[in-house]
This record gives sequence, C-alpha cells and structure tokens, in this order.
Amino acid sequence: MTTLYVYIAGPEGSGKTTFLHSLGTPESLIVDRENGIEYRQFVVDDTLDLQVLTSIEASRFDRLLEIAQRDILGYLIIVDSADQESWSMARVMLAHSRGYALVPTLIVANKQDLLGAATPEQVGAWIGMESMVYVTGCQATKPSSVRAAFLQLLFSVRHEIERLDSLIAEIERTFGTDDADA
Ligand SMILES: Nc1nc2c(ncn2[C@@H]2O[C@H](COP(=O)(O)OP(=O)(O)OP(=O)(O)O)[C@@H](O)[C@H]2O)c(=O)[nH]1
Ligand SMILES: [Mg+2]
Repeated sequence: MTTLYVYIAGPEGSGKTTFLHSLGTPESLIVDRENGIEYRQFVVDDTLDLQVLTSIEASRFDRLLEIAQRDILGYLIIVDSADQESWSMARVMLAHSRGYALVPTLIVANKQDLLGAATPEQVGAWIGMESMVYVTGCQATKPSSVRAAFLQLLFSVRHEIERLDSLIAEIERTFGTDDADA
C-alpha cells in the first residue's frame, strides 16, 4: 500500500481546519494530537491512499519533513484574503514547503465571502506566482467551494498519477450537493 500526501499549510486562522472539515464528513476527519496533525484519508484503489493533512499548530512543519519527498503530491497554502498582514507569513510557508519538495502548489485565497477580501489574483500576485504555483478563490465554510479547490490541485497532478481519476470522479459526483449541511 502506498500513501501519497497533500500537505496544507497557512498562517494561523487562515482556515486550514475549516477547509479539511468541509472536505468530507465530520466522522472521517481524524485529529491526531500526539503527532500534532489533523487529516483525512481517501482510498484511491487497493494499492493507493491519499492523505490530506495539516499541522494543528500553524507554525510547525516537522510532520511534513517526516514524509518522504517523493510521496508528496502537492501543497495547499491557505491564505486569509482579508488579512493582508498575514500574507508575508504565507509567502514564507510556501517557500519553506517548496524548499522541501518542489511539487504543484495551490494558493487558496480563502474567505472570499468577507467584505474587503482581496481577489485571488491579488493574493497570488502578492505572494508570488512561480512555475507550478496556482491560485484559486475559496470559502472554506462551503463544502462545494472546498471541493472545487481540492479538485483543482488534483487536476494539476493527475498527469503524474493517473490512478487519481477514480478519486476525482468520486469528488465530482458529490460536488456541490451538500452545501445545505455546511
Ligand atoms: N467568513 C469566513 N470565515 C472563515 C472561512 N474559513 C474559515 N473561517 C473562519 O476563520 C476562523 C479560523 O479558521 P480555522 O479553520 O480554525 O483556521 P486554521 O487555519 O485552522 O487556524 P489555526 O489552526 O489556528 O492555525 C474560524 O472562525 C473559521 O470559521 C471563510 O471562508 N469565510
Ligand atoms: Mg486549525
């Protein structure tokens, strides 16, 4: 069994936990306090799992550094679009993550519903759009918005991992049908 990882980073309060929460059912969100992480595990097929994880403490990257570089599929950098003061921290976190493994990275310009939120383009331009860095707007409190962002990252890596197609199809099937539960 192989496990591949999507690592979520982002400044304190940017919406990492909310994002993970909106990605599935409350029961399947695992909080592992001993290791300081919260995560979801998706079964892709008999031989492949996908774990989407974040550190409970925003500033900690030790769990990321324990994952073999080749097993990291991509990064989600969650940013509060209405809190410009936090963006330089987001930029440091993006650089830190990509310094460890250079993989596709999606900047999630979160809290698009807030008055005064910068556009995804503004957030992306400020943090810096290098190659294999993408940006999308999001409202992490809305499952359909979170699924769309997550799919965007999966699309950017699917050419490497064709087996992800079944997971992508499953997420697309449930996409947008459950915002009433939000
Ligand atoms: N309006 C709005 N609020 C959001 C959104 N996403 C998250 N929040 C709120 O922002 C606050 C922080 O969200 P969390 O998900 O706890 O953020 P976090 O990144 O896990 O924070 P730490 O674990 O402390 O680093 C909570 O009150 C969320 O409800 C969003 O899209 N819109
Ligand atoms: Mg959190």
